[in-house]
Amino acid sequence: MDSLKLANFSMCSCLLFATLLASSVSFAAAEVHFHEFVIQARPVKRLCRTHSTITVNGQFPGPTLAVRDGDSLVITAINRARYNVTLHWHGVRQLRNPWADGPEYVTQCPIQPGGTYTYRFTIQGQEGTLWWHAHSKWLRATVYGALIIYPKWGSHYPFPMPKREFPVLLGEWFDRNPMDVLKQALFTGAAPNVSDAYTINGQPGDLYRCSSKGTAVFPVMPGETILLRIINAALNEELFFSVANHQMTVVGIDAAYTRPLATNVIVIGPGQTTNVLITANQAPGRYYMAARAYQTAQNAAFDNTTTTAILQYMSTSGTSGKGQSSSRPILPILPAYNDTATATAFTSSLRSPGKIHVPTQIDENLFFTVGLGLINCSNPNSPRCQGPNGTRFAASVNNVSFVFPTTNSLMQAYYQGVPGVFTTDFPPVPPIPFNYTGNVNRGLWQPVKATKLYKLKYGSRVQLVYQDTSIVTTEDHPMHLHGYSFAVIGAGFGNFDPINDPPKFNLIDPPVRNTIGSTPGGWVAIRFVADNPGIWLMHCHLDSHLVWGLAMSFLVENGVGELQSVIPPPPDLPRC
Ligand SMILES: [Cu+2]
Repeated sequence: MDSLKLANFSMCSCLLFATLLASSVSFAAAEVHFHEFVIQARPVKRLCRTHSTITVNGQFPGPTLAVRDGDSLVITAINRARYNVTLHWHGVRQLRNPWADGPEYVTQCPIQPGGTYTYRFTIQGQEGTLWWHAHSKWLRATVYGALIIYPKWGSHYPFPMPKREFPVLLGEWFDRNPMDVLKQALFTGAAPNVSDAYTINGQPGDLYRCSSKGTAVFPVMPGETILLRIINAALNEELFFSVANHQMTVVGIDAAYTRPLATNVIVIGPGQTTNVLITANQAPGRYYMAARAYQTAQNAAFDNTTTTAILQYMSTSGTSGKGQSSSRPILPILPAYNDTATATAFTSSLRSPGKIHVPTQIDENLFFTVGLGLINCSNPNSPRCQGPNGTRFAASVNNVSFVFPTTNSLMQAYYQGVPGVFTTDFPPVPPIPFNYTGNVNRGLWQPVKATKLYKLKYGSRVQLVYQDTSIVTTEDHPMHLHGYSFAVIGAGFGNFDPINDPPKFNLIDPPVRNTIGSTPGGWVAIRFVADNPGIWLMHCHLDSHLVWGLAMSFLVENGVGELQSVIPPPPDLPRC
């Protein structure tokens, strides 16, 4: 492993930023961070009820990992739960190292109960906020945490150093075992039950039953500027987020810096992160920060509740100001649940801080429809066909509903040359063109189930347009690509126009991210260079859609020589 070549080994558990700042020891070289993640059920009480919740080290949310760019992580996952599990380091590029990426049956077989697997990887050229989460079934509902990447020693943020900073993990809580919610949905073919609460750092907040006591509080001194590292870890919902009376300045997304963007509200899809600065320039007191759904699917049930935390001004003595704790904080104004205008205005305003490298010549011009579908049943009255009109819900990319292997992982099958696990004939364009966002003929609603990959030559320059469809419903699908960051060069409503839309692409300073929402009833275009060999999952980060098949995988071939080839698998890679 690369990490073993590094000079400095240090045991470090959850480095706090303050510790980093206060540290007088300044290593020029990268560090290796060792952690043990014990995946185990622990009683967690929320909304008046205690559930046996799958956690890491008994913590919910799980531990925060804090490293610097260039550092390595060695994380031993010990599975003491009753489910298969894997861990994914969301947004980490994992150069030449798909073995550490984590999606089950894609880059590894799951860690079975009683098993262990050590994830070893290096952060290379990334700064900002990422996160980690389980990547097996719906375990990520409770198995997730922040992954903070500070600049290398001697390097700085491209904005004034904030006085404090906090991870703000937005989550979704089910007053049931999330794995049972999934199990039921997969049996009936209907949409899964919606969550019962959203959470901020694991806490629903004051607006829910039995929740005031645990409400997350973020202390701030008057006049200070603080950094919030907002992560949407919710299972199935895009969210609006706002802070009462305080403007936010976005300075980063998905571990990439942005041109500073002042805003009163952000929209954040599952899988995305947003770093914002806030200055405590209001009357000392307590202010709610709040998040609730941005819901784009029509006629679909959703959790319409609001989670809150408190931004609390402290007096100079470090205690909360007099008489403040008794007064009820004011709530920020959040957009309407279906306010696509606000969501689109925000997302389309994001820019990289300056000119970035975007490929201008394209080797692979891909056009992927993304959306839902329905599988017809021979017996529509079957208990297994409780979707619309006696069908089962499905989802697809270019009409292929992705089927995960069950007896091997894609990466292991590829590496060992095991035939019959996947094919490489994923279609680069829809098999049948149609009016994607119009009234779609019912004959086109049923996708084909298959395990199809799309092969990319090492170094090929890829343009990929995600086109939402109106099959069942138009919707914003947060599309996540493993192993890569990409430039978001354009977006629009309706059907993508290959003649008139590309001239409007931003090839100068587009934002760079790892997850982007397909515009609801529209399209979004990205570009990247396929410089990371391996098999990389690409999927909708709404987990209900993922299990219905809204996914595909890229097989990026090795280039020339060792430095352009996948490294050998670690000896403890789990077997199926
Ligand atoms: Cu989706």
